[in-house]
Amino acid sequence: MPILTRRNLLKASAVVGTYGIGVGIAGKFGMAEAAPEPQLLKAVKTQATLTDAGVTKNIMTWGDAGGDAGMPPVLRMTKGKPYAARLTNALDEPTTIHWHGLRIPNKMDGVPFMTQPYVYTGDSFDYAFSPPDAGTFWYHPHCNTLTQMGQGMTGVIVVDDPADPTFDSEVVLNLRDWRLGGDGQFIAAFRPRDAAKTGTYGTVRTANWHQEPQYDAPAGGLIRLRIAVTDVTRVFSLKMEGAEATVIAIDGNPVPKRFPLDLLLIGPGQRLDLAVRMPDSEGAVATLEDIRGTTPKTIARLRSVGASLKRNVGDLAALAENPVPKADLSSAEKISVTLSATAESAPVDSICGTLGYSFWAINKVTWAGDTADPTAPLAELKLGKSYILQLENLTPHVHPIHLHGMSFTVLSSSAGEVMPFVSDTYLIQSGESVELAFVADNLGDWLLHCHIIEHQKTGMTSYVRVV
Ligand SMILES: [Cu+2]
Repeated sequence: MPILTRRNLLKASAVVGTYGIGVGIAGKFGMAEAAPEPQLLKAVKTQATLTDAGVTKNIMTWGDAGGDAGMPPVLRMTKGKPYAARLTNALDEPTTIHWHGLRIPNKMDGVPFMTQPYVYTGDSFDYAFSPPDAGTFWYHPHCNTLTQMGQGMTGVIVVDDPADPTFDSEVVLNLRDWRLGGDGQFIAAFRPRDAAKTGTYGTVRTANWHQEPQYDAPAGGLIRLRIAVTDVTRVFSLKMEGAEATVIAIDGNPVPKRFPLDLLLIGPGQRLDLAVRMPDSEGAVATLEDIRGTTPKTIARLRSVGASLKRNVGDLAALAENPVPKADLSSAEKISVTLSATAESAPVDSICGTLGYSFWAINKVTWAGDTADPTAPLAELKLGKSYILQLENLTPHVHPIHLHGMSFTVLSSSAGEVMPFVSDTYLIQSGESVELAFVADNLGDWLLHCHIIEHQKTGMTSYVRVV
């Protein structure tokens, strides 16, 4: 494949954007303070040791200046404070960065064509924004995603709130699989028959790029366990063995009422913050497990060290609510969004890749692929007005549906009583109908898509326009 630089691309095709270079945007979500020095995120192809079979080649990740790049760094930001990153592209294909769950200006959202130009090989793009919400988020490219994310480009973002309660320790877990053969090298990223069903599962599971890693934590202490499912396919059913684990936030936002972790389903793109009360005795091990499927799988272990701190999860102060606006339900307009399978067809090929198939549709429209001339928006929304997405899943599979740029509150579900949690990604079950309310308070075109990447890339993508 030829290297896609802006120069040879302009020669070869008519894909010419009219975008400016990314700079800070003034306005509601804009920067009140000067931007800090950008964090350098250099997109690179490298290698890593993920299995006993030896080094895996063709790993994609972000590193800084030189040295061996490993797992994408956990990016730390502070609620309401300016953050800046400079993406430099050393891959041999275009890329971008999307900041999943961050309610930031449209030009910073990282979707090629829709919000910014491709970042070609050798080029860079400056992202700058102030994250309005604290919590656990994540970042990934929005170009050729099955390849770029599948081969490593999924990283965790922690947005700190200085007012957060104090924990004795924090552990961040980036959960993802890899499609590797017995020789430790990448195999075909997907099988069409699986893309038309659940999506194609990886063959090697990791947490922080390690299989079943173990972390030390203070005995009897309270640990903030930040979990991000950054896999392209896998839905987890999480359980903690050997320690008390309390759910304190879902998808970055504090839950209205804390509850014990018990087989909570969490899909690609979603995050979970747990308060884990470590066992009192030194050496005792708590195990995070995925019990979805036939046999429970260990994800990671936490081992108690030192004398017990004898902490009590009940003593933990509440997390501050994020400033997500509340929808006005009396005036909210309803938008029907139906997820379905579609007749097989082929989407338009583009720089950001096609899988060569269409299997899925939103409101009976199959996403045509990333093109300069996309399909019409699902709905045109008025800035500041409230809306309710009436999402209905007519397929036999679950779909983690992600809305860019705005967070919604879960109002009701046909599957039973729901907690009114605030989120950016709803894992909708087969046959379920759910109502998601939000305020259209962020201008621009915002993607709405399934985060099982094979579903996204084979039709289950649309967008709303806020004007
Ligand atoms: Cu899906």
